[in-house]
Amino acid sequence: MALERLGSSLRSALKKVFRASVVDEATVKELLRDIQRALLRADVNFELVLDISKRIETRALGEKVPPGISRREHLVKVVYEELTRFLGERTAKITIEPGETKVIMLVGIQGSGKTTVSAKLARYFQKRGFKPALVCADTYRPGAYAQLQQLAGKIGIPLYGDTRTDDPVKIVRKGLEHFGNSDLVIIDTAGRHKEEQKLIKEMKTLDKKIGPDEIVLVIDGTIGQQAMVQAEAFNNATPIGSIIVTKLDGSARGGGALSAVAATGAPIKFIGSGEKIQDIEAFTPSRFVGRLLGMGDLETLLDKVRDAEMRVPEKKAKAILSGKFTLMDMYEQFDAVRGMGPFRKLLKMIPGMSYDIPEDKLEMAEDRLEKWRVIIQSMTPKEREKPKILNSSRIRRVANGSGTAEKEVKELLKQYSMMRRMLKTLRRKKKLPFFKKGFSGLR
Ligand SMILES: Nc1nc2c(ncn2[C@@H]2O[C@H](COP(=O)(O)OP(=O)(O)OP(=O)(O)O)[C@@H](O)[C@H]2O)c(=O)[nH]1
Ligand SMILES: [Mg+2]
Repeated sequence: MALERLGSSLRSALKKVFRASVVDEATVKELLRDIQRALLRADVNFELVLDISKRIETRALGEKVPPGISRREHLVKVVYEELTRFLGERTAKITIEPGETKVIMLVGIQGSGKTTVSAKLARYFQKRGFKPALVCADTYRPGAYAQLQQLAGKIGIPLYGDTRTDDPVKIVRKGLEHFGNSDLVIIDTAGRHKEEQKLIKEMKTLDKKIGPDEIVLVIDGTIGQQAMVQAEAFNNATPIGSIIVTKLDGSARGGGALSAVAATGAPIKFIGSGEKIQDIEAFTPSRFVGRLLGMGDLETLLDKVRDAEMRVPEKKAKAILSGKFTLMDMYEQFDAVRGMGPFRKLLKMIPGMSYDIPEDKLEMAEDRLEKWRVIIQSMTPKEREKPKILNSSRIRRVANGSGTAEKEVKELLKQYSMMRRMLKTLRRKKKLPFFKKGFSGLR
């Protein structure tokens, strides 16, 4: 996804650590130089870069390495933790209380992505069982209502607006009356301004007159570290604010934007990474960094699966996490994932497949999953529930039935037990779930 370049330079910096015959001070220093270069290229603020590399250095060289962990692993762990800390330790969420109507107002300078985010957020919460509604309070830009109407229509979200009046407050009041039964009302406002001061002033006025529960500042991630000015002004102006950074796809400066916003202490709740309505994700620093560093992230995957028309119901996802994970579950996950568009984006999140997959290999992986699907379909329900019973004669039968080689059936079973084992680890170690998994093989 976003920040491809930052991710790949961080990964190649870490790869050097894995390849080094010993991990000593020189290794650490070289890693630090690489990380600095990568961050600066992603437009991360110079002071912040110095700060983070100092922290990594102090910990990597000063901390006692706990027993059972190699120096190599410790170093990677420190990098992972410090990058995560750097993006904000807490995970901020938009919460909706049952029985209440939560009112969220989106603000942001011209073209930052407010209207797109309104629709994305509505869909996000709709998928999670809520009843969101949209209000178009942009009376400034011609066509603003039509734009939101089109987006809302696509996902079946009710929208209120009135193109005959130019008073946003009036529209919002009417809209809130209208949507008294919704649990979430998202207000899209006008991006009348190109700079912070005026935006903040208008935001305060709207806030006073409308009284939303939460104000969300939408920041265009392509502006890089300049995002700090906006985030800071906003953070000082409102105690009920949170931030969504958009356009992180294809922006080389996204790292700068994210870190700059995080540095102000303003909570980043979501990030936008594409023009499509599903290109939004809840922002979790640890998860984000994990992916940046190429550690598979099953949590994100499960989240996406939940998203995929709920073919894996919440209960099931919980069951999976608690250890009941059958071949059928694996199949359903893959199947759900397949329906979700850019498959390779998601493939990168599957643990064990995540580390450094070249493009052509990705294609192979897609083919392979297709094969697995056929193989699983050739099994009896019992075999899918309890793959353990697949002895060699059963394996032969399945291979014949699916037109594959026995080797391929075995490979699938291997992948299955790997995922199963990993899920167990995930359960045991609530923290750093994939750290061991992703790297122990390279020790
Ligand atoms: N690539 C990419 N484009 C985005 C993203 N979010 C929004 N856009 C695009 O950015 C442009 C502006 O988005 P809008 O949602 O209309 O922005 P806005 O803040 O409502 O604009 P105004 O109402 O005019 O202030 C549109 O062309 C969107 O498709 C994103 O995450 N990635
Ligand atoms: Mg707009």
